[in-house]
Amino acid sequence: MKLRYTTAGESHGPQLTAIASGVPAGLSISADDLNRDLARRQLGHGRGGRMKIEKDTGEITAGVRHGLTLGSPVSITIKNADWKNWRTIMSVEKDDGAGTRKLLVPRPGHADLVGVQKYGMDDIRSVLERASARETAARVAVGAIARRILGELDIAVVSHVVQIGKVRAGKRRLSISDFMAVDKSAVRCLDVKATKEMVAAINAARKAGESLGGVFEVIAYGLPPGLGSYMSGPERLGGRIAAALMSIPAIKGAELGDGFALAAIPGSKAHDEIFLDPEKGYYRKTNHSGGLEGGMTTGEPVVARACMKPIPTLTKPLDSVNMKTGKSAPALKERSDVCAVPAAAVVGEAMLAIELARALMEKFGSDCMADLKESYLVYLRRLRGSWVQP
Ligand code: EPS
Repeated sequence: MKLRYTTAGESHGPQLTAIASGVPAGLSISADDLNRDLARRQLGHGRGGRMKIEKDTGEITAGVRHGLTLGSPVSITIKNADWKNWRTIMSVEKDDGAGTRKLLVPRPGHADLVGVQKYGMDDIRSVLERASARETAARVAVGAIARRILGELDIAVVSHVVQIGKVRAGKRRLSISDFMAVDKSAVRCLDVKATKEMVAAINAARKAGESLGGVFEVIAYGLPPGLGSYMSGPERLGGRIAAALMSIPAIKGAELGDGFALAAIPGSKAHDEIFLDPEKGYYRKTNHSGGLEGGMTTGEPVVARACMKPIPTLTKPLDSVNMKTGKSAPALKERSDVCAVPAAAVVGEAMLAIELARALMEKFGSDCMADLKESYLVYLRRLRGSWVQP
């Protein structure tokens, strides 16, 4: 069965809910596994007041018994601590008209205007509550399950911020051990000098009533060759990973490996030459491809980057139109983050982990974790036994 998930919940409603189906039976999982990632998603200089209110913790309410998945849908709830302040505005009960002020001036760049048009609403609140990136907490919880599946096969997914506003981190070749302390950086960046400059840029943006976007990179280490397929477009793993990253709110671009830079490079410099080591098998000394060739993993780390636009909620709002009067007016102001790129990077890890776990289960089975592992080992043994053709 394919790993699938759905989430429910409004930003200021009582809770977020995630249901993941197709999780193999016999996977060891605990609330701690979810909470580690949920806490990491709350990190990052530039978050707003909301992150001081919330301390996201996931409760597993179905699909797990005595620490092991049952193969049935796994259900997770994450309470919104802020709900207590929004009981009237976000009440499920019929509105008697008292105490609920309608939001009428859409923010350029947010789902506000088109959401109201598409769904026939008369209050932007009804749109923004679900369009809010608060929903990504639920995805991170699902990502933590996917991370556990990958972890059983020693596959790790990490991330770092490589750009905030105009500040870029220096480029260097990274290995998994570089990521041990990434969460200690105020912006989850591996470059100390750039971290300081990014923090300063966020502070300046806050002061100016501005917001800032940036770029994050997600990397998966320890993958076998052959996840995904070239057999048909939808199976190509590159497209699936890009789509998964682009489904994160505010993401406007995604690239794999050297991505857009490859357009300017001649073919002789754009590809990763192939070598054979009798012990470890085929390998590359470079990774321009981002670990993907023909829509399949090559066995090198999968590397993907995503660009997040600046958050559209501004304390010095842009021009918009009041939907009741038709007159121009400054866009609505909501409490907001100045920069959420470090958090988006953690969401990116979840999206990559989910896509890789899916591809892994397509190849090695999805009912039972022990069978999946066994089939994985058989595959590795086959590859190892035939580096060169008989
Ligand atoms: C968000 C607005 C802010 C963010 C929120 C996303 O929330 P609030 O309006 O309550 O201040 O903090 O992000 C989260 C709550 C979260 O958990 O990431 C928005 O409008 O998208």
